Amino acid sequence: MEILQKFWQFFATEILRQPAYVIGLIVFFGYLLLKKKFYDVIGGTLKAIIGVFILSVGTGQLVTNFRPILVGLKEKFQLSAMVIDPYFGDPAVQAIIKEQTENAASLGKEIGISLSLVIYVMLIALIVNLLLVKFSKYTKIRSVFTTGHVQYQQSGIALVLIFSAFPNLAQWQYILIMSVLLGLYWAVGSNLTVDITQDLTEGGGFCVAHQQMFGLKFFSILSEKLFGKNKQRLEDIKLPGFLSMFNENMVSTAILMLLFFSVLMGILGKDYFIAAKLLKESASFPIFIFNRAIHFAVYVAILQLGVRTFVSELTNSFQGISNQLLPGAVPGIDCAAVYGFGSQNAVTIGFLAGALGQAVAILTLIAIKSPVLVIAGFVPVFFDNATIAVFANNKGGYKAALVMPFIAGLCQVFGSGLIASVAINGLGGFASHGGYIGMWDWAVVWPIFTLIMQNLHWVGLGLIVLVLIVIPQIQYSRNKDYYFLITEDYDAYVELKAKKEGK
Ligand code: ASC
Repeated sequence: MEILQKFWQFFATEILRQPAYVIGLIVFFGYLLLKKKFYDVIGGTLKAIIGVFILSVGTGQLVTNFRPILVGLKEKFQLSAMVIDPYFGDPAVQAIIKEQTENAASLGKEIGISLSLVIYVMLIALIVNLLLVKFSKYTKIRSVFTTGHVQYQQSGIALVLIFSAFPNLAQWQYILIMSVLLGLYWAVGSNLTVDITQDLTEGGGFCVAHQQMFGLKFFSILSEKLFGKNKQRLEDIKLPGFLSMFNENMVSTAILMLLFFSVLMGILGKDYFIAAKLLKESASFPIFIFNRAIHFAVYVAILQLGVRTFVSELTNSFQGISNQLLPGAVPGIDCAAVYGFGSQNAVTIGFLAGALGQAVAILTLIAIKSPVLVIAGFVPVFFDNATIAVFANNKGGYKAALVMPFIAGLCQVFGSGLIASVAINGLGGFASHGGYIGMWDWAVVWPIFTLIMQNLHWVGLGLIVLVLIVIPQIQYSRNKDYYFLITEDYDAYVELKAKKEGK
């Protein structure tokens, strides 16, 4: 038993939390099941692992280079504010659990939660997800969530949110509730993105498994409803004259980021960057700003190269798994995978429109003297809103690509501010611990879940589980003919759809 536990601990921390290895394993088994030659199996597996690592170089560099600029505002103006970003949510989770544990101990009691629960939950929830796909005939779930690092972040946040509604349970009860709730959320959420991603990527054979899955579906529907008719997508617009340089994605990203970051970095001032040891005193500040801004485009290009490197290996090899083990299933992967599809400019536009939405929301909080102040974190403002814009542009054109991330930015700030201000078991919530995850689903969907559980307890939990189970059934009942065909045979789906629409 102990050996098994040790093995699992190793597997969970070294493999499951590393998307590159999870995807590598999938490709490896997928190609084995397809009975590929051993050198193709090894080659494909390595290529996929390298591709995901290239992607994470791009995302990692974006996060490390641009997060300090946003967070700098908090330090510069000595705001006691909460940063909305997964990398600030994580330490807050740890601080909350520590505070709760110490408080219980001082009363001679124990609490049922600890951070170590998270790795068990990841395993059991993965099994729940796989079972839901295995029985897709009944559950209508077509996707497996593979993005381990966000599953880890989400497990921690969910643990605290569930604890806030049920503070007195035993450890096994938390494991059970979390496994069911997260397993369902991962399966149902990623499944919601299947059709829109297949549409965007023209049968790419994957879907999004990240932190804004309900958001992507919601904004896709809204984009289509509001702007779908006669839409003009960003890639359809050919700008005339000197503006034509904005047609080139790298150039437009560099110019827009230069404008955006010059203002922010100008406000922070050279001294801030010197104090933060990001700049030498003798160095030129304007060149430093120019360098940073230009590198935004560099990292986005790296990220896209990573996507191109692994996506085709993953989707080809997944045929082996879906043919033999999980019929009709697709892998759910990091949201940045869609930045290689659709309009490249949507990524930049989404970021800027989302940043504007967040700024408006933050200024509103200041104006109404909200007890909780929020600072924009880089991960939600970029990855959530860029992804939302890519999908919005596909369904509703450039207008949707501007409006939807703006609305999403408002939601991220207001939703996070609201849930973070809620006290946890009589002690401070996320706001008083300085960070919350801030991603769209966790600023909108999970706060709703939490408030329902806090008020209706077990009945509330039952209701949420029921709603999650019903969502894929509703999706299925709305288009029975296409529902499984869209993942099993995309070309046949396109043909059937055209025929039905009389084209
Ligand atoms: C997250 C997170 C990241 C990024 C990355 C985007 O939520 O924790 O590191 O988004 O997954 O590609």
